[in-house]
Amino acid sequence: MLELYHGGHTTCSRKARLCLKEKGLAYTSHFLNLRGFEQHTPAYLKLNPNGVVPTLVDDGEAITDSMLINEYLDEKYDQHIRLRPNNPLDKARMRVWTKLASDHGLSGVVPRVWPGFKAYTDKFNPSDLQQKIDRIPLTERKERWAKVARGGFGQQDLDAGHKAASLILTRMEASLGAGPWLMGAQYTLADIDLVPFVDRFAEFYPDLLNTTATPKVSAWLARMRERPALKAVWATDEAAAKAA
Ligand SMILES: N[C@@H](CCC(=O)N[C@@H](CS)C(=O)NCC(=O)O)C(=O)O
Repeated sequence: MLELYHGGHTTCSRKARLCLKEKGLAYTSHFLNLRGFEQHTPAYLKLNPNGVVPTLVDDGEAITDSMLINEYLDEKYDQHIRLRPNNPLDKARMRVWTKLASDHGLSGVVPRVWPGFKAYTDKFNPSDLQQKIDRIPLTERKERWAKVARGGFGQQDLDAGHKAASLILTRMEASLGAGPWLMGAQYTLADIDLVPFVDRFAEFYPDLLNTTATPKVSAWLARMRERPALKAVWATDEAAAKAA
């Protein structure tokens, strides 16, 4: 039995949810309210010691990190659609893309999204908030939540986000050939892992992602947005399943 712990529309959650949907795999959905710090409860930290989403649980075994979850899913459930090339060289090339998404995708999104979380940290009284922050396992995340709470995001962060998005989009534009996908004719995890980020970049960085500056990425994104699996995943954050 497959279970996914996720944060709905967060980019990393969409990565795993899209892979599951493309492969036609049913799963039990566990929605975590990240702004309520549900990702740092002792029970969840047993599954994911980093205190982030997503986490896949397959027959009781937890697998963390969206890039690794997607590789695992495609390797174990080699049915319906195969999302990795067969030969080692192409597989390595695909992984260069999934690593690019993993290494730089969030950097392009965080400075645009996280400052808005201050509205949620402000709802806690200072000592409750400090307790929530104290139990965050990763130093980098602990510091990031503290920065949110003190309203510390600024122009420097926005500039860094712009640079990260530019790095990804420039590489994609230079490499997309006749397509239709990043690996050519085969739709792969490269497309799945990058689209949650690129989709947000279209909104955040219209100067970088448009039909003049990046025509190939724009056409790729339009093709991605036509996929039924993407439409289905983007249409819901699955939070209602929790409320029901
Ligand atoms: N490399 C990890 C990153 C996971 C990650 O940062 N997830 C974010 C959502 S996209 C999260 O859990 N944020 C909540 C937090 O940092 O407290 C992955 O791809 O799974």
